[in-house]
Formats: sequence, C-alpha cells, structure tokens
Amino acid sequence: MDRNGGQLLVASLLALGARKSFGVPGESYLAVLDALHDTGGRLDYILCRNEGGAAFMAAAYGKLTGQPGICFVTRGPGATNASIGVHTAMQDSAPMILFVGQVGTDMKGREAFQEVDYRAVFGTMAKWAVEIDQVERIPEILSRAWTLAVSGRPGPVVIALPEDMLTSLTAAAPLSGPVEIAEAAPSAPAMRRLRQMLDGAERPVILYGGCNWAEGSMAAVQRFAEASDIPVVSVFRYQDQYDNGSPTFCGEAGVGMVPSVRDLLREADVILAVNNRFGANPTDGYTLFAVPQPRQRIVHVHGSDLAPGKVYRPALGIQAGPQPFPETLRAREPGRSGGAQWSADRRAAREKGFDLPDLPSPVDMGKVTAHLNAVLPDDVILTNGAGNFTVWPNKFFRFGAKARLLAPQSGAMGYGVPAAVAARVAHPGRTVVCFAGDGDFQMNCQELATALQHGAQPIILLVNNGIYGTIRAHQERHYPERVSGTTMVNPDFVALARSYGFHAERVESTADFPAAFERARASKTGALLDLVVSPEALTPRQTLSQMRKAALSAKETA
Ligand SMILES: Cc1ncc(C[n+]2csc(CCOP(=O)(O)OP(=O)(O)O)c2C)c(N)n1
Ligand SMILES: [Mg+2]
Repeated sequence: MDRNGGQLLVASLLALGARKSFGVPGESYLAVLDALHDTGGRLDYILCRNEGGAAFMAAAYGKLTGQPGICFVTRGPGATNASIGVHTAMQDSAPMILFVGQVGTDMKGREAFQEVDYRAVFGTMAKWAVEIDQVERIPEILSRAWTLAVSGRPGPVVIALPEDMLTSLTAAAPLSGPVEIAEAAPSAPAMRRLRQMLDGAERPVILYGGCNWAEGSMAAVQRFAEASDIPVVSVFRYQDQYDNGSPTFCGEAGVGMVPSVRDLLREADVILAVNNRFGANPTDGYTLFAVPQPRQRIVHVHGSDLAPGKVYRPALGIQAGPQPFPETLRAREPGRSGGAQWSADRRAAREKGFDLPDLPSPVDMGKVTAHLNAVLPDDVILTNGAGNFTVWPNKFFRFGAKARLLAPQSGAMGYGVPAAVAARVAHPGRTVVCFAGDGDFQMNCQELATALQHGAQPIILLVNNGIYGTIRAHQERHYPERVSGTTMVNPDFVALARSYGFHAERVESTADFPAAFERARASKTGALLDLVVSPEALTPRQTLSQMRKAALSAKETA
C-alpha cells in the first residue's frame, strides 16, 4: 500500500510510542496534519498559539516523561519562533524532536519564501539537525532521531520536511516498534577505582544533574549517600530529582549559590559527579574548580562519552547511565568520612537558610511558599521560567522524592506557563503549580488558550511586582538610580485569565492567600492568582533600596 510522506511519518511516530505532540499549523506540512486526522487522536496534536510555547511544551514534556517531546512547526517564521525550545531542551539535556516544514526540493537554495537552512541554523543548537530529502528514508531518519534524542546525553533533534517529500508516495513500510536502549553500565575495574578514591576521601561530595533519572535509581543514590554519610548537591534546577528530606541533601549549586553549597564544593576532596554537565551555574561561573585541572578529584559518571573531560579533566571518567550506575554502588564503612562534622555543618547551614525575615510586601512570598510546602501533594509538579521570583520554587520549596520541578537551565523567560500545560497534558490527574513573574508570564500567556482548549489548565501564581525585577536589581547594583527599560505597565491579569476561562483572583495580602489558594485548587477550570508583591521584596534578604544604597555608597568611596 502506498503512503505519502506525512502518513509514513505519523505511522512511524506511533510505532515509536509517540502519543502527544505540540504544534502550530502551517501550509508547509499539510500532509502531516492530514495524517494526524486519520489517527483519530491516537497521536494527539495539542494546538498551541505560538511556536515558542509549543516548543517549550515539547521540551518540558520530554524532560518530564523521558520520551521525546514532539513538536510540529512551519518553515522560517515558525522554526525561528520555536528555536527557544530547542535551546532550552539542549541546556536541560531533555529529549525532543522538532519537525519543521521546508520549501520544496525544487526551490531549495534560492532563498525561497520562508526558506531556512536548518542544518546551519540548528546545527550548533541541537544534538542533530537533518533534512529528509527522500520519502523512503523517513523511517530510518526517525529511528535515528528518536534514538539520539533519548540516549547518551538526551537532547533535541531538528528534522526538516520538504513539502514535496511529504506528498510523495512510497511503498516503504513504517517503523514497527519502539526503540529500546540499554544504558551503559560501569565496568568492575572502574567501580574498584571509584571505591579506592572514595575510601581515601575525607570530604567527598555527590553532585548530580540531568532529567533522565528513574525513581528507583535515585533511591539507590540516596541509600548509598545516607549509608556512607556523603553530602549530596544538585546542579542548577535539578533539586527535584533527589528527596530533599534526606539528611544528606545539602542544596542546589545554581544561580545565587548559597555559601554553604559553595564551600561544600570548594572544600571537597573527591566529587562524585553523576549524570550532570559542568555548566556555568554549578561551577559558580567556572570559578569553583580550576580549569582544566581541578584540585578536587572529579569522578565524572555520564551516559555520554562526550561528557567527562568537557571543561574539567576528570580524575576518573566512567561512561555509565543514571539507571545502572547507582545499582552498583556499595556503601562505605560507616564513620569512614573524616568530614562528617564538616558535612553536618553544611546541612545545618542549609536548614538555617529557611528562616526568613518578614518581607516588606503586601503578599510575602516566603510565607506563601512555606504554606505551599505544607499543603501541596507529594507528587506536585512545579514549573517556572526566569526572574527573581524563581527563588521561591527553586530555593525555598522542599522537593520530596515524587515532586517534580520543570524549570529551564537556560534561564529562559516564558517557560513556566507552557511547561505547566505540558505537565497537565502528561499527567492530567496531578496538581501542577506554575510560578510566574509578571514579565515572565507575559512571554507566553497566550498559551492559556491552549490550556483551555485541551483541558490542561494548571494553577498559576503570578508574582506581580510591576518590574523586570532581575534586570532592575542588576541595574541598581551597576547604575544606581538610573532606571531604564525595567518598569512595566501591566494589564488586568485577573480579567485576562478570566477571558481564557480560568478562575482568577487578585490577592492583596498574605493572610488572604491560603483561602484563595484553596479556591484555586478546587476550581475545575485552572486558576490564576495575581499576587500583589512589592518591588522592594525582590530577594529574600535584601531590598531593592538596600541594593541601590550599597551601590551608591560604593561609588562614593571609589
Ligand atoms: C526570553 C528571555 N528574555 C530576557 C531574559 C532576561 N531576563 C532575565 S530575568 C528578567 C526579568 C524577569 O522579570 P519578571 O518575570 O517580572 O520576574 P521578577 O524578576 O520581577 O521576579 C529578564 C528580562 C531572559 N532570561 N529570557
Ligand atoms: Mg516582575
């Protein structure tokens, strides 16, 4: 039976196990849309309002489920809108496949209408960027793309689909089953060497990252860390993968790294780094460890052979995935660590960090977050984009073993709302709470329509301070009293959310929050709470005025 390229593509995606996709339509891939029609929703197409939102949803879906998030967008304008999701999936090491329409092969290379050279544009942003020129090769390239997206260091793949290729007929058979990949397991000699190094260590630390953990394998890391008395630190925005209630958990090596985490990594003698990459945030801008030869002995365990040795020469590199590796860990003898007191001090410092002063704000986000910690279910999913407000879900929420955080390592504003919609698509029964700044929210608030259309509405907590707070803070520190480009005139967020069918309320005091939150949770339509927050309360411990004053007096003394 002959099929066209669109049908072959959709049949192959179904065989691989894809059930959800996110996209914005375009005339460049009508054959795919037509084939989706035939699936009767078996491959669901979540119709989004902007390709940036669609690509963020796919990136978040991949991060949450471990299956590639599938995204369909049109040529040039659609593809360039979607690029933010590709970049974010790459920095997050999250599996994703972006399908992009392409001009017909008869026009290519002429700068035809909406033409883009996808290999050139996405070549350095994605794990792989490819164009399918022959319809028969759709199954081969899809199989390779899916395998690449989920294996080694997971990440995004971009596939361009020339229009005439999609409408060509072929007798080629679609793929017939999913891709199954057994992760690399560590060798016995490598584990013996690791054992020697840990036995000889006085101040070992476990640093982990990545989103492709299984619950059982992280539980094995936790058992090992607890039995061996080794402190555990997460890289930027992966603190949800470890039970924060474990006495071994010492915090997140992320933006705004607290001194106790910085000291822990700086003073460590052996760092067992598992499934993470050494980006700028966990290394405090590449200052914590000497490049390329750190004083700390780094054992870098990663499923990709390209990870160990990137930036830092490891004392030992082990190619092993986050599933098989922890199962092979055997606890050190108790009391082996000479640094038990040292790590206990760091943990105590983390705990102290939860004591916050009252914030100078109508709604005090410290108290709001403490309330949420108490009332949210164990398997809650939190999401956020970028801005100072992220300190609340990222630094002040305690993630249990089942709670998840969808937050971009790329620091992309606008991720939180689409990620929350994707989380509701993936897990309709779970509570999903999006923290959004007023600037952050407005990057993708049009996706409330996507949420409405697909019955995938989250609860949105809008931290409304009227400013692009992060940038204002930098501004006051470097150019005090010279406000430029950081004050917003905002819409009526309550009216906006209601127009999308959401329950919405403005919350003007901390005392009003618990009841408003209960109404939000009870709402079947999703909810937005517009939280009135003072721009002064931009950080948990320093006000905007204090930043400005400190910068002015530093200028005077200079
Ligand atoms: C897509 C994107 N554009 C711009 C930035 C730069 N940026 C980082 S934080 C920020 C301000 C965020 O403002 P808001 O969401 O209101 O949060 P607040 O800092 O006020 O809490 C900006 C503009 C970014 N990270 N991502
Ligand atoms: Mg703001």
